[in-house]
Amino acid sequence: MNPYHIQNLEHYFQVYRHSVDAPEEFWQQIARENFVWQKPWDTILNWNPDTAEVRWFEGAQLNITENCLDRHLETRADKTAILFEPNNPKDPATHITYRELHTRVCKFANVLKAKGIKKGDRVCIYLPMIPELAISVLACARIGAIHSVVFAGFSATALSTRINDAKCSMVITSDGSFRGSKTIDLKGIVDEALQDTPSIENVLVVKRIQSEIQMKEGRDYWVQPLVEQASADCPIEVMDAEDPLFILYTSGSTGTPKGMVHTTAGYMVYSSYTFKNVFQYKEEDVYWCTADIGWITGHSYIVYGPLANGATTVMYEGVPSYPDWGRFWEIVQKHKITQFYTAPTAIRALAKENLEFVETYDLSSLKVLGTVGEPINEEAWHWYNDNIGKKRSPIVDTWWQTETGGIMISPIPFATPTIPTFATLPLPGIQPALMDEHGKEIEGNQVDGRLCIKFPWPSMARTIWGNHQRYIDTYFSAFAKKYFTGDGAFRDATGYYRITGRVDDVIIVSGHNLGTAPIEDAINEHPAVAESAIVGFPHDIKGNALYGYVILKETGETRNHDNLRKEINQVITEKIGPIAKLDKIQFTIGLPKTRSGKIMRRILRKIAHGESDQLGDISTLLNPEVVEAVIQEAL
Ligand code: 7RM
Repeated sequence: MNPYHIQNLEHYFQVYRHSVDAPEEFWQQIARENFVWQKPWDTILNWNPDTAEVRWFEGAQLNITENCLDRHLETRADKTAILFEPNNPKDPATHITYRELHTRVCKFANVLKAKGIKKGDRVCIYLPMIPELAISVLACARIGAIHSVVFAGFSATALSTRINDAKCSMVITSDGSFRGSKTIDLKGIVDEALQDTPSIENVLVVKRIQSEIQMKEGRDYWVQPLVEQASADCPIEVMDAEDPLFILYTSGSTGTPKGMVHTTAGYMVYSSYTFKNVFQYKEEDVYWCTADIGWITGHSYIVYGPLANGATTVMYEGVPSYPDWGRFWEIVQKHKITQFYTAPTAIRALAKENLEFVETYDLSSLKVLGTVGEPINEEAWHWYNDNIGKKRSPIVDTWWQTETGGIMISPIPFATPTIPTFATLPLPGIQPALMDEHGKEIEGNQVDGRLCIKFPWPSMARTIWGNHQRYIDTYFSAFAKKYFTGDGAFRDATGYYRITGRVDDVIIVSGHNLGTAPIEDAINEHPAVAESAIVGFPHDIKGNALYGYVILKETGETRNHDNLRKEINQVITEKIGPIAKLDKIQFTIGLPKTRSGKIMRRILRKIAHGESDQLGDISTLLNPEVVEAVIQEAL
């Protein structure tokens, strides 16, 4: 049976076994049979665990856009590659076929070349979720330029830090963006960022919102007229397997953002392989991932993975709440979406709204539901399963990271039985290990530990741009010869993994290791609770005690708050045990979140410790204004 397409649980176990017994042979077969190469590799894997140097498919030559575009022209030229759903539901959706996408990428690539961009140059892309974002990403890849996409919700400071770190020579942006009923002046933000970015030579500007903007003579150019004049003939740049494909920044708990470097061949093979299997993608499917291409999820599972498989991938420009909270489901009905991939934070927000927003629409096209980004709490899982999947569509709880390039632990739908809050089993080629605090691997089941990966996989980030030592220190120092994920996990009796949250979120109460996820899960089961976050704070006797921030579903909640506090602790006692009871509960109007929807426990911890004067830079948050409110409410 074909290992590129896993059919059932038995097949999964068989493929998985082979991938562990003979990883090189396994990946070689996947690579050989499913991609086009200009030249095959000399070696499959070179790995030096002491220097954390990893090279896959060395000696091979290829271009990822030949795999995402050119090779489909024979069989799928008229198939929709990108289905663009604009912010305003009254505007028509656009279907970009593989033929058209190929032409537009080639033309765009020729514009980049005409502006002096060549192989190895860094290009910063700061665009909203419009087709030009995917097109400019692919245009960079076509000519061997390294793209660095910065999410277009980031501030001027965040943007200039990233431009300077990678020494980008160009920014691609737009006059502005639509976000629900608002417009955002992206070009203004870029202008501010470029006051202190000496490496930038040119700015290409896509017209999207028709706003009046400043164009700096000799630096800024409108893209559309240049593209119109450009030739549609752009031969691929032949890339080595290990040439960098892109840099993507991820913020650590401390220090400057880390520019994770992903390389060409391994990233292509792994993002493509995992897309096919985790979403069980079939030729006629219409796949929608609601992430922004500014995150790794968008890179791997809106652009590269789907296009390498010849899929139809939806790009949605807007927000879940515009014009109302039914928008996602309206889009599912309209485009007959078959796979839907989103984040727990979105699911929780949607679940708070009236069910009528869901029930108005026909969701019967859905086959697979996905979630990523945070532990999904049990209540949100059931809401998703009951109301969106109607208990028919398996939920894939996909655990992975910017650093891993692709999904690492996830069910295979219709093969792996799912359990709420469990990411279940490692994908083929992935060898997880749970480690104790002394650096020893914990064998057996029913155990908790720090999650590491023991053996290289093709799409792992190769380094941090400009700072390999930091890469070694961050990922390969805590546990000898292993990649340390920074997450904690529990392995149950059957070998299923449950991610319990970042290890820096693990709180030791009276000597018990408590992950934040299971406690938050329990709290969220209380009918009055919409969302919660737990942090630790110092306690004379217990060492640490638990501090809970709780958002109620109804802000006008009439019940006496002290009763509610008791009830919440009762639920925790029932679900986990009295050890996990909260010492303090703060009812709050919001939780500080990153732009990708992750709760910033670091900030909550400071506030709980009474150190709200030491919060550091909070400007890249989704909702910095919430922080002040949380401080005011603090107990
Ligand atoms: C893809 C992405 C990575 C961190 C990771 C985890 C958390 C992601 C899950 C999850 C529990 C999941 N990349 N995380 N997916 N936790 N279950 N299914 O999110 O670099 O932005 O974040 O996100 O802590 O280390 S990321």
